[in-house]
Amino acid sequence: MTTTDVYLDDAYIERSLRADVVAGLTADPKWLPPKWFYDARGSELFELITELPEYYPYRAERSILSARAGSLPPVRTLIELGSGYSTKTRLLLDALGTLETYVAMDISASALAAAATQIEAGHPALRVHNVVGDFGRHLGHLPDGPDRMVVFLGGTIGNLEPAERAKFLAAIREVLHPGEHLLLGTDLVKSPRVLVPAYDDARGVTADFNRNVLRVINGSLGADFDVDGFSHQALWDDRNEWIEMRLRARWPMRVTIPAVDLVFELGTGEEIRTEISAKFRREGAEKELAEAGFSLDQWWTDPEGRFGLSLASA
Ligand code: AVJ
Repeated sequence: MTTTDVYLDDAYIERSLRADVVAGLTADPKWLPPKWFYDARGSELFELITELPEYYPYRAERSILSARAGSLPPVRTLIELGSGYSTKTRLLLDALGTLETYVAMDISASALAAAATQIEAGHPALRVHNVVGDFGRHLGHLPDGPDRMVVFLGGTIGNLEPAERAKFLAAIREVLHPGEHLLLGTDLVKSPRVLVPAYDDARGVTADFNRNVLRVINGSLGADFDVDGFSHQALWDDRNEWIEMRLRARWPMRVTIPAVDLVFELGTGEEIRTEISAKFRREGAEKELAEAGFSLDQWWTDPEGRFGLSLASA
């Protein structure tokens, strides 16, 4: 049985896209938030990324989950933020014998609906509660329930700036009762020879994913971005220890975005930052969790030490 709560209707999505587009594309340097990659096509492209040989985080986290799922506390309510198609979550659903309700929050209604159909088929007794919402804004709407564990996988926490991360972790802590849990996936600092190809794959799937944000803006706001006029850039920022994705104009362009009355020019080589993906060390993850009021119960990595999974208590 699936129930669905919707906090993001089309009007809300369009309003926040407009606000982000105006803020980001009038700034210097220009930027766009990564959440706008994920329309139906972008969500599918991300699924393809997880299958790429270069994109190790997905498989590394998956291997930790399958090794450790049996060591998780007895949870009756599992809440996943940014669940997408919930492909990895199914490992948890199989292992958590005490589970009664799975709450999935994502901004992609299509991904949530597809995931629910699959999960129901495999777990007919499980209550699936979909929440179409933005985990950056709607945590307060998460349903209560007994023995909850919030899971935030994939290293998506790394897509937030440090200050946003602190606020976000504190907001999760706020939602939980003392003794409830957070399971947090963080990609780890490693050689740029491994990191950069993970965000700049040979087949160009990540490039296509990156450019998808321009298609989203063209489609929703009537913009005229020449999508093929942008090259994909992925670079390692050693000081901030994050990967940065950008879109670089191949030639001079004028872009018009009628819905927000915006016209601007881009010179050859001018860039728009579309994503940061911060990489962590154990001490940093533990410190950020502690500052948000969590204590770290377990720190698990894959055998090669590429990815970290933290189990923390509120
Ligand atoms: C959404 C955090 C899982 O930052 O690795 C994949 C998104 N961007 N390739 C990441 C992404 C480019 C991804 N996560």
